[in-house]
Amino acid sequence: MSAITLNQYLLTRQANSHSPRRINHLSVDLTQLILQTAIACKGISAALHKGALAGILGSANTDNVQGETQKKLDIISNVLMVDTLLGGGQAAAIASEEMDEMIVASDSGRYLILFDPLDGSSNIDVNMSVGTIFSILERPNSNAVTTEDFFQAGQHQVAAGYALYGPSTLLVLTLGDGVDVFTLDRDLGEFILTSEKLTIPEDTQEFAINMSNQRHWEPPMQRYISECLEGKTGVRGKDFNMRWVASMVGDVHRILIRGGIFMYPYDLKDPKKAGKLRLMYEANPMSFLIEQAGGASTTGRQRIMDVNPDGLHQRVPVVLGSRNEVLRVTHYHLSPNSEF
Ligand code: P6P
Repeated sequence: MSAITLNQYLLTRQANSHSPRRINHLSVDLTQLILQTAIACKGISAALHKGALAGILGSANTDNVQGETQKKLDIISNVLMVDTLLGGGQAAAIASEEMDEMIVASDSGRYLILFDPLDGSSNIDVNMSVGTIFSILERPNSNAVTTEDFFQAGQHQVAAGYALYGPSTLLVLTLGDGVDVFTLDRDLGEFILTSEKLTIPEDTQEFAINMSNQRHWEPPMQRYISECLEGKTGVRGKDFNMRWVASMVGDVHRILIRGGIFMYPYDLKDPKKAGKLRLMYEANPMSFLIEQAGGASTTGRQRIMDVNPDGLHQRVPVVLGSRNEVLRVTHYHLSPNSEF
């Protein structure tokens, strides 16, 4: 397969999207916005690659809007994303996990972009995989941009993806017509198309959850995990394996490649938090990718991409992955006393 760069891929999609068979309109501005995002991710990858040699590991001794202690690389990654996107001109406004408020970027910009610049950053100091997650919405009107313009359900995303900084640096992208994977060729400095149209198996024997929170879960989640742990001795009739990367990008990527179910459920530890993960720049973009690959993604009670946002940093319970397992967990929440 000849090497197709991200740029060539997007330009080809852009040309085709004007054809009668157009799948999803890919504007010049959206193409450029995605390329700008990819440039920022290359910069983050380079910074991570240096690691301790650049003196950028460890805590920044500051807290973000979530009240979480920031790593130095959280701040560096956010600066790289913001500066690159401000320079591009395609974003009307920018929102980030690391910033309390959105930033107005360009009066002529057609898109709103939200991101978690470095997801899983607690893994950095132990050299484990981390990632950048991004979600792109259309600006709803030509009025001065407000925070409320971002409050669009996940089904309105026009593009979403993540960079995974692992043994390879990958860019995983959907434009609403499947999920494709690009691998960073450090020698060329280009993302090269390496996998197309990822498809998640409908069934799985692998679940991902932080088991230390078990005593805080609601009964339906207790039931589902207990059945997985009973394995072939219980009602499921098959054994399960468990994985937990503690970096959503790593867990989601594994599921996109080989199936599985990822859960960060509502827990009673802090009921007002409705779980840990954020709707706008974690759950929505990952749900878009998962659904585009044939999986499912719910809060346990409703489709995540149907949730109507009312805050940039609102949290939501997450159950995503292989369709039949997600449907089972959701059924347990909605019809607790019936069999699946
Ligand atoms: P815990 C990383 O901080 C994150 O937001 C996700 O990437 C990850 O799935 C989850 O939190 C890990 O949470 O409770 O295991 O540290």
